[in-house]
Amino acid sequence: MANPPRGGDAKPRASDDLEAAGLPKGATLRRIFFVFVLGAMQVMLFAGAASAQEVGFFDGFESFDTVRWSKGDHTLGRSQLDPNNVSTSGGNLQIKIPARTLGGGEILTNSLKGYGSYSTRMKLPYAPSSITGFFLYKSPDYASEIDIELYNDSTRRIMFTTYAGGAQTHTVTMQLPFDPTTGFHDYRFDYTPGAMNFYADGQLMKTWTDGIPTTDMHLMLNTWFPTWLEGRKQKRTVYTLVDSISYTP
Ligand SMILES: [Ca+2]
Repeated sequence: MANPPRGGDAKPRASDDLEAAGLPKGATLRRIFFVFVLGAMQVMLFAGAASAQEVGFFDGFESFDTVRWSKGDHTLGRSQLDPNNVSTSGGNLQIKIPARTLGGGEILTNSLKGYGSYSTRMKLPYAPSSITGFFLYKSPDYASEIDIELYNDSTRRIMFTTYAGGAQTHTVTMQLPFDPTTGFHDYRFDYTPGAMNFYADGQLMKTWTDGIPTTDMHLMLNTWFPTWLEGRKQKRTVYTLVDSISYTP
């Protein structure tokens, strides 16, 4: 669906400072120092292992965190995803569809994310023939992808889709119990080795237990005009408003 740049690795994590006080002298000192070094090595080994673990986050978009996120800059469907259409204001990430254009925008995590729960709280623009996606993706297309996609209109349509091993393994279009363009709502998917679960406002909407990708991917959110919808320009500039995105490993 998209072609994000390759991301960076997880940040190394510093181990706690170690401090020794009131050491005795002579052989006892040497023995204690040896034990201290062993302990320090164990702490360092533990810290080394911990840095390879997944690290969760909550981003309320008080500002745009360039360590965590990049802005997409490429063509997708009918849209030019322009970094200039992505900003933060009033505690929201804003993705702009400029008036009389089929423009859009995209963010993606710099690092790859694995199993866990992914959630966003957002309000969609009213811009029929465009969609907003909240998804995991890693190139090449069809290899690994988990999508929530919403129509940016009042038809309440939401799509859940998975790709794995070079094929689309599931896709379904369902109906939300609310209009996503008139207020903020929560959208979430839980990615585990044995199951995919998709939620809207905490209500489970879909479960799949096969056809699930197995790789770490970029977490992404975008607003754009796909070729399979008619590409209708809006008279007014509209925005996708993203209050928050979180990841819990
Ligand atoms: Ca916020």
